[in-house]
Amino acid sequence: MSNSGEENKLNAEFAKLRATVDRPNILLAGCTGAGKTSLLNEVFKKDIAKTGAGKPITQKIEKFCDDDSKVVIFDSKGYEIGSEQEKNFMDDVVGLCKRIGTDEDKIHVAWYCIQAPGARITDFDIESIKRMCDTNTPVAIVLTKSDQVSDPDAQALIQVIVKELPGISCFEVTTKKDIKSLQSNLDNLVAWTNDQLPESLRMAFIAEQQRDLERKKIKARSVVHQHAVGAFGIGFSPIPGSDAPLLLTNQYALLARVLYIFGMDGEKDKYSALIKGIMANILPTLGKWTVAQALKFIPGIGSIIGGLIDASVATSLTLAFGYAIVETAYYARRNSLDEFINSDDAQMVSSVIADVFNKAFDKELKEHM
Ligand SMILES: Nc1nc2c(ncn2[C@@H]2O[C@H](COP(=O)(O)OP(=O)(O)OP(=O)(O)O)[C@@H](O)[C@H]2O)c(=O)[nH]1
Ligand SMILES: [Mg+2]
Repeated sequence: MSNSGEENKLNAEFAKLRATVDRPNILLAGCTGAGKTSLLNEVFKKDIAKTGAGKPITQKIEKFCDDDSKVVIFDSKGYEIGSEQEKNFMDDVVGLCKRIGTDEDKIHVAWYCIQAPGARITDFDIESIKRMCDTNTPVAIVLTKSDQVSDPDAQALIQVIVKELPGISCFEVTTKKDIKSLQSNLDNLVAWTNDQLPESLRMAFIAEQQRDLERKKIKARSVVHQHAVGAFGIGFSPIPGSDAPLLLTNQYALLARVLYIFGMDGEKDKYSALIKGIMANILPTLGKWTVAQALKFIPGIGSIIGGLIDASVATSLTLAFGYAIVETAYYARRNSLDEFINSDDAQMVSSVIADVFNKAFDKELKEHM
């Protein structure tokens, strides 16, 4: 599919975002086969750390910082328990945690993986974790493969951990989809991680995690609010294709931010590319419709001379437009519309998406005008 002018504008906004949004550095630690890579794929839902694609940072640590990725992963190469390599591992991992200040390799949060089967935490693990915590790096223990142990065994292990490392956060998880209680601990790990990050890194983290859709929605709505009050310093521009002087805060920048948070900015994922294209291309036609709708809600707007729109009207309009985009992206993520994709019926998806937007916009206008 060749890109339309609208898609090019949107892609330019994505490029700006990638260049300006700061990404969190997440360290994965744990022995060979502990389930580090599987954990990453479960939280971020894609092969974020494929073997061999990383850049070696130290002997034991590889950095994965694909341009497409919104988090930077430091994956410690597994060591064999009880081996000589353990010492190198500890020096490398603790050394990395010690980096401070504005160093781009500063670790913002660490997930220390221990396999639940075996039900033990070694002295080596305890010492490593203590030394990592001493550097003021937030560390969570992730008990992987918890589906493979009985609940009493898992509880016994957690008791030992809490005794050895008082106050540490500990998450029993699995990659097995059918074990809901353990899967929900992955959501708790996401919540914990978000809380540890400075505000400036949360947008990228929330955008990259694929577990908590509600969190994406809340973040996206707050971004819309920031746009509407001009916090991003982005000027007003006319709605494309509209024939009345209604102005919105730069709608492509707004659309880009919302789609970014919902992970629909990438090229590689076919579904995101489709939704992104549809939303970019319906903006001009939406413009006309928007004007028609808005006229119903704003008394006397027809007589406003171009450019002289009242600031509070522009704010309300941007809010309504932005929140409607959030609803639409949320809908598209929640219902993956697979049946349409498989039939390659982009026209059909397009009309479903337009319909969701129209209804949401109508509702939001009533609320904000
Ligand atoms: N049953 C079960 N198996 C798991 C789970 N998580 C990972 N595994 C399996 O454990 C094995 C090792 O997982 P990886 O994610 O490759 O482990 P790793 O820590 O990245 O290993 P290295 O890269 O060698 O350090 C794989 O065969 C996974 O399928 C889980 O939650 N439950
Ligand atoms: Mg691995």
